Parts: sequence; C-alpha cells; structure tokens
Amino acid sequence: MTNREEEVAIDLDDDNFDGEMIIEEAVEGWIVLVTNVHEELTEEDLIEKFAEYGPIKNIHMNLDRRTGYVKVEHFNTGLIEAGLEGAKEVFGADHAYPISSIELHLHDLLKSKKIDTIFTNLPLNQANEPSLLDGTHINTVSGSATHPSGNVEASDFLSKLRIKKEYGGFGGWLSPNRVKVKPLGTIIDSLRNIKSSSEINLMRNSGRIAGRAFQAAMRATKPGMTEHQIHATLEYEVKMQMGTGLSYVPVVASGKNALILHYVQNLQQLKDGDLLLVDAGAEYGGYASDITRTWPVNGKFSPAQREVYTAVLKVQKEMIKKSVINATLDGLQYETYEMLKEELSRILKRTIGSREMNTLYPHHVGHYIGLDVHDTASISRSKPLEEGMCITIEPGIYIPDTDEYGIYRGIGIRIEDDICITKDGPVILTVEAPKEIEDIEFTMNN
Ligand SMILES: [Mn+2]
Repeated sequence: MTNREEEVAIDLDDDNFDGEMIIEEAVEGWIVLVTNVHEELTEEDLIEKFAEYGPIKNIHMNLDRRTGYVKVEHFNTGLIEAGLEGAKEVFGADHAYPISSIELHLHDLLKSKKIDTIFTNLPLNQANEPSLLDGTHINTVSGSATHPSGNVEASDFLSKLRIKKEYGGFGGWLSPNRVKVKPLGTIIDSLRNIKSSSEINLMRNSGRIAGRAFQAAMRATKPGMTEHQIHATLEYEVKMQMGTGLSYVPVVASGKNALILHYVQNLQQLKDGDLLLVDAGAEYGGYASDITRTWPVNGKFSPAQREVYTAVLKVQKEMIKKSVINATLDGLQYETYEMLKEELSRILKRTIGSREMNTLYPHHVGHYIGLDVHDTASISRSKPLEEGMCITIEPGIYIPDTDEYGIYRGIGIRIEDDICITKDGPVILTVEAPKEIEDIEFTMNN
C-alpha cells in the first residue's frame, strides 16, 4: 500500500454506519473495505453501487472472507480530476459542494428568498423545459436518455419544486408559483455565440495549428500509404505545435470513401489517381477548428477532378465573401444549393433536379464553431450573423460511383474554412491550409 492509499471499512448492511460520508471524501488510491458482502454480490454490483461517488475503475473482492474491497481508481478521462477543491482552485468557483447536498443548499437559498428562478443545464424535454422527472431516465427532444449519474439528485429535487409549483398549497419557504425552473443552456449558448477578441485569438491559433497540420498531411501523402497514417500525421503535427489534440475524430477518406459523409474508419490504402478528403481540426485553449481539404493522392489533379474541385472552390469563396453581418447560415445554404446546382448542370451538361441535388449535395453549408466544433446548437441557423460570431463554410459535391456520371463517377470533394464575422467583413481563421489547386500541388511536390 503506497502512502496515498488508506483503508476505510464500509458495512453495506449497517444502516447506522455513515459510510457515505467517507466514500464521498475518498480520493484516488484509497482502498475501501466492504464488509458483510453477500455471496451473490458480484463485482459489477459493487461498481454500480459505488458509481454515484465517481467512476470507479477497479473492484477487487475477496469472497472467502465475505469481504470485498474497492480500490478507488478513477477512469482516466484525460481531464483534470478536479474534485471540490479543484473546482475552486482550478476553475475559480466561489463555492463547491457535492451534488448529493444540492437539496440542502437550494432549500436554504430559497428560504432566504434571495432567488426566485433556478437555472439548470439538465437536458431539455420536448416542451424545451429542463427535464425533471424520473430519477434515471429523461425525455429529450430526440427520445429518451440516461441521466448522467450526478444529475439524479438535482433532477429529483427540481421535480419536487415543479410539483409544488403546479399543485400549489405549499407555504413557508417554498410558496407556489414563486420558484421558476429554467434552462441554462440557451443563455450560455447566446453568450458563447459571440466571441470576444481574446476568444478569436485562440480560435485563430487553433485554425493556424490545424492549417499547418494539413500542410504536413499533404506533404506526407503518397500512394500506398493508409488513411490512418494521414490521421496520425495530423495528430502528431497538431500536438507538436502545442495544440491539445484533434478537435474531433477526423474523416480521412480516400477515393469513394469520400462519398460517406461521416466516414471515420480511416484504414484504406491510398491509391494513385484517387482523391483524399480530410475533415479535421485542432483544439487549442479549449477552442476548436474545423477544416476540410481534398487533394490528389499522387500530387496532381486529373482534368475531371480539377473541374469539380474548381466548381466547389468557386462556391466556397463566394459564400465566404457573403459571410457578413446580417447574413444567415440558412440564407448562405440556399445560395450554395443554387450555385452548386448551376455548376453541376454545366459540368454534367444537363439539368439537375432537386432529388438528384440531395444526393450530390446532401448537407448544410455550415455551422457555428467555438468551444465545440458544432457549437451553440440551440442557436437557429436563421439568426442574422453578428460581429464576433464564428462559422464554418463547407460546400461539397459527392458524385455517385455509377456509370451515368462517366469520368466524374466517385469524386467526392468538400472544402471547409472557419470564418469570423467582423464589421470589416469575413476573416478566415484557417488560411494556412492550402486550397488553390496550384498551392496544393506545390505543397505536395516541394
Ligand atoms: Mn464542419
């Protein structure tokens, strides 16, 4: 036993034993002895029993002595295991309490009449209100989900407030209709949606780091390599430049894999003559970048690839130009669709209908970006753009791998940059990633 490890005895069947308090304070490295373990109790049962005190990694039971012990070893999440002290010291919180004491603290606050509204980031139900009912299961917009374990007490207590509010008749510290429960996420989203200049600096750094990683990936690309070697190159370069890591699992899709929008298998060998579509970003200072580039595996675009690439690039640059104050993502999407339809009709020498367009261009032109890659999901894409908002512009063309498309069959191309809206016009945060045909070919061959 190392000096970080201590023993604490817990009797699971003794109601008078105040075991919970001890476990609450357990730190990584503690060993908790569990006495009076039933024969039929399994390690899984124990993990479940202790899950509410944090994710437990290891349970070792000694059934001969009818005693088990739990080594408190948290899952390594790659994040700081802050705990209550860390919440204050690392994150600057004024107060930090265990979630299990939320009822007590809210009770005192409400009694003091200092507050009349509780904001919570519990998931929203279909009426766009915080989901309060039913300890472990919640109804969300997309169906039902399991509550993160720490939120059970919060949901439980808030649901009591809701019941008291709806049925009235409760006096004292909680008078009916006084306490409102409102979602916090939409307020946070509206704050996150507009970036300060220091946030934009971090986003610019994130874009620069990712852009340089794309240069390295382009230089590394050779026929015979694999998609996951390109993935590794991107990750290596991002980390060598002090990025935290990739901001999401990248799409590294060669040849017709590019037609699969969220392809992340990334294992195929790169073939001479194929294109390689890469959608990847860096995380820096908590902020994400999101870039897509498409380049030829052998370092030179074929005439057909060049033709389709030029069309996508033309639309992408036009939409960046139009990313100005008061434009909307949905408005840009409409224009992207119309422009791509025109370009495709010209290339394929026939009129393209809306059904075919849904195959050739099956996604939106962009999304908000910031702390998350797909940031501030509660903000509508029809909201007029304001100074300080950051978005992606990412048109693409995905031509099915069938005979009717002749020399263009199986070509998938997307070009994506991150844009910051300013009163002087759009600022591209990801300029380091080459996107002109000459620049890509030069980067790959020099
Ligand atoms: Mn994107």
